[in-house]
Amino acid sequence: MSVCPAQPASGFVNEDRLSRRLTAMAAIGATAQGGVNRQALTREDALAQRLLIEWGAELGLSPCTDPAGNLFLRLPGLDADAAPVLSGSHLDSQPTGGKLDGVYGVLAALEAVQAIVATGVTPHRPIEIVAWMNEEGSRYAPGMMGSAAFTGARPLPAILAVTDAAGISVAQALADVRRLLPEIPQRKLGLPVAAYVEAHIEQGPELEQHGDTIGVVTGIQGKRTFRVQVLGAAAHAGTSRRAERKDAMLAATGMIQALAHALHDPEDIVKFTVGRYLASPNAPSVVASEVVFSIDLRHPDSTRLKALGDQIAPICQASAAPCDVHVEELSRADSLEFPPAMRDRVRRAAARLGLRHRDILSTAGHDARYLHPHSPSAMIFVPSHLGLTHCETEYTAPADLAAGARVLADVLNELANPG
Ligand code: HGY
Ligand code: MN
Ligand code: MN
Repeated sequence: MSVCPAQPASGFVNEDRLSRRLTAMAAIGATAQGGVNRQALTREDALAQRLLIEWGAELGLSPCTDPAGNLFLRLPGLDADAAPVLSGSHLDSQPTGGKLDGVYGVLAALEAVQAIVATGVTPHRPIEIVAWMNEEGSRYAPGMMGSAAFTGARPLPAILAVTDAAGISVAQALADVRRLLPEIPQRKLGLPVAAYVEAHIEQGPELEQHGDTIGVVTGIQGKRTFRVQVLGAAAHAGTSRRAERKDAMLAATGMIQALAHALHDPEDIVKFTVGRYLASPNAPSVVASEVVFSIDLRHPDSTRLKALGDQIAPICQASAAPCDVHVEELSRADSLEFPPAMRDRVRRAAARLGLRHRDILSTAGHDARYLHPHSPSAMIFVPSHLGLTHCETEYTAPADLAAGARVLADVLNELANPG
């Protein structure tokens, strides 16, 4: 039997407290231009986790971690054995990230749980706040490592073996992070989850343009990522003859131009990005011997995404001569749709609170992607000013951030008190 609180949990969400916590988190890894550099498994990531554990302790939440470095804070339920309701996002950022991407979802979950506690009614199911390890994938690619390991979508040993540009493995960086955290229990990977709800900034302009406060996320568009390695030969920039050169720089730029041309979409639905480009030896007077670049390809139609992605290796091969090229696909995810019943919960909660809302497809990726096949999942968006994100100017009005937390509080409380 569940007990209904007299006042909805949303009534206890505190906008100032949420803003203060976001400001405190933004100080960890703060950049000179007002953004955040808190890449996965760095000292800053560990300090952010430590602060979250401290805030959880003030509320009586017990922390634990798992072999993938995910962090959980648990609010006990009346039924200790019931599968928990899970809510959160990620604390890591892009190298020149904003103050909200990821961390908002974690702190909105904390705010929601604090509000649920304030109702004075213990939920039937436990509720857990989660900070997933390495969502962004900037230091270690591809991202969403924690949620992928948790749900069994990727094997943990393969994740632990990934190295960063300095050759430091995920396993080693995880051990370094653990040394900076207080002693907390470690439980095994994975867990039955009753439901997962992730709050996030929209990262696009739609909500703001329509004057809506809440996005009821319908699903997430598909994405394929690749690593392309172009191998040439180093030679003197002044003495080597063109006919003898194997210039990896020229071959790689030719490939990128050919790809951009083939994938060009006048409707701007296909998203093709080369965000990383590393040349060796990277010296002005040496013909490049090697270039490694990344490809991030997205499309909401999984069939189109497959067809477009399958063109990548042949196009790279066709532009490689006289160099060699190796194309490795790092990740592939089809588009997904969240269950209508979960979306209805978000829509109803927003409507009850009198908040303007609309259905919206997420064109950015989120950990909810991996939770979706594992447990009923949903996402709640709040507006992003001008749609700017993955940059230091990311901004959402505090009132909108609080509105998202209020919707989250009521949805989590409903899910934790079934029937
Ligand atoms: O790339 C993404 O969509 C996510 O923000 N990491
Ligand atoms: Mn994010
Ligand atoms: Mn992001």
